[in-house]
Amino acid sequence: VDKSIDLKAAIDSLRKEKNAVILAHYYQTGDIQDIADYVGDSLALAQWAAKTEADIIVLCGVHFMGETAKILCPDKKVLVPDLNAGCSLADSCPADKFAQFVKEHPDHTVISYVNTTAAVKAVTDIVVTSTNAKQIVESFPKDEKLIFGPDRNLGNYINSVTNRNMLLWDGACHVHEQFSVEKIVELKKQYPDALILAHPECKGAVLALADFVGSTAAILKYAVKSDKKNFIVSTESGIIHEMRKQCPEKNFIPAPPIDSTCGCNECNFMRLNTLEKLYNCLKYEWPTIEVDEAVAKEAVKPIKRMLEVSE
Ligand code: CIZ
Repeated sequence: VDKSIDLKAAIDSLRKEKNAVILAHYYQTGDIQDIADYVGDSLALAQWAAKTEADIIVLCGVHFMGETAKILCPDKKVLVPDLNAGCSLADSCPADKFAQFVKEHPDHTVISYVNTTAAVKAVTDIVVTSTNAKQIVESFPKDEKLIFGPDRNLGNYINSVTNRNMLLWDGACHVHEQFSVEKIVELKKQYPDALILAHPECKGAVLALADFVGSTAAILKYAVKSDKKNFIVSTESGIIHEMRKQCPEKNFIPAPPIDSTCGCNECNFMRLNTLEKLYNCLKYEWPTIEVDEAVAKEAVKPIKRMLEVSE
């Protein structure tokens, strides 16, 4: 990119010229969140994608989020700034192995977290996000046999709050697994009045320390409403950008990872997207997200089922 280009202005004029909408996840960098038309969690991104009248959707997030948008809008062009923006959690659940697992439990209803590939969604009965997982699991009768994949921490958490015994896939997110119980306890000594806000993808020991457990959207809402000043935030640190915007008077402290040299409370996949790549993808309308038609035909059903019950 020509260094003299004002990227923000150029992105803005390309978006208008091409009737494109820019959707960004809370885990994107602040500059991308600031330029997006909408910022949200993956439930909100899917809801916006489903109803947009734009011709092009630029999904600033990771690959599975782009896939969800493409599956919902097969006739639109869906772009992601960097096609290498994958997801460790989606990778922890290869579609062929998951399909085999499902086949081995034919009497089970299959619930998949949104952080999965289209091929995993294609063998799923209903998709959930961390915002609606509890509500959707509770909508099934207590004695219904359920499979939940791929996040074991979220699955364990939902089992505990709904008093279920869902069969869990053994996957995890590399960012949420890394938060250090010991370092959070140390931080709490420094800020004794701080509330600990944790995402349910964190390990059980971190969730046990938390004052509130919820999705990014729920954590944000909780912090906005709270009359407290200090918060230790145990999820990908991108969410803190929106928290500080909405509550400039409050103090949000990112929870520390086990290895403080690795910067691993930032998702390295999410951070592959940059303003420069966003500009390029709008300009060249590339890279596009494509989903195999037969896979999309199956995967759309559990996604739409989720959207119907989440309205
Ligand atoms: O659902 C999402 O968008 C993810 C991956 C986390 C969250 O809680 O927002």
